[in-house]
Amino acid sequence: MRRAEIHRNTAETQIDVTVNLDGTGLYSVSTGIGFLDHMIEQLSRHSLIDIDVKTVGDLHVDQHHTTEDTAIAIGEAVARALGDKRGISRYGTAYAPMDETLTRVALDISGRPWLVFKAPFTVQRLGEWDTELIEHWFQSFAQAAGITLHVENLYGGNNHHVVESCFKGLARALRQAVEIDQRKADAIPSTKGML
Ligand SMILES: [Mn+2]
Repeated sequence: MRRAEIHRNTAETQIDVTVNLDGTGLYSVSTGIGFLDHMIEQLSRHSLIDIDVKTVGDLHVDQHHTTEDTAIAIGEAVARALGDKRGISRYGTAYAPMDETLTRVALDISGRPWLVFKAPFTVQRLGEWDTELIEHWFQSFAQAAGITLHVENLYGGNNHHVVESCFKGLARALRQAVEIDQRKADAIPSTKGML
């Protein structure tokens, strides 16, 4: 089982995360931000990565630290669970439709963090979550996980659908990329010999 646990404590947030890459999409998510919980649950359910996360953050300041640090902790847990990345498929691509909305996600578990994020939001909040923190969540996750991540909303309208399709696309692409490639299960998928 490719599992990892992260405990991250700062003056701003206290976070416990467990991930199991070889899970079945079971989750327990509590960040104090309902909409963010809803998105992380989608990530787990559609990647089949089991994710337990408990964040107690300084929400009396704003949602920035809680959003950022939760993404970092999940990203670090994924990176740790991947270990030396032996046998992984490495690349993943997904188109995630949601009613009128379509988002494309392509990623490479490269060890070279990068984010391209193109998704327009026309409302300031979804539930209580500040929409300006959505791109920041993806940035923090990509950085901590060591993933080259491209997220592009191709078209859409409803802001809830747009962000949810971004998370579901990430989930489906990640599911492909972390999957063990049975044709090359004992090798690190790079001509360099490391990732
Ligand atoms: Mn929803």
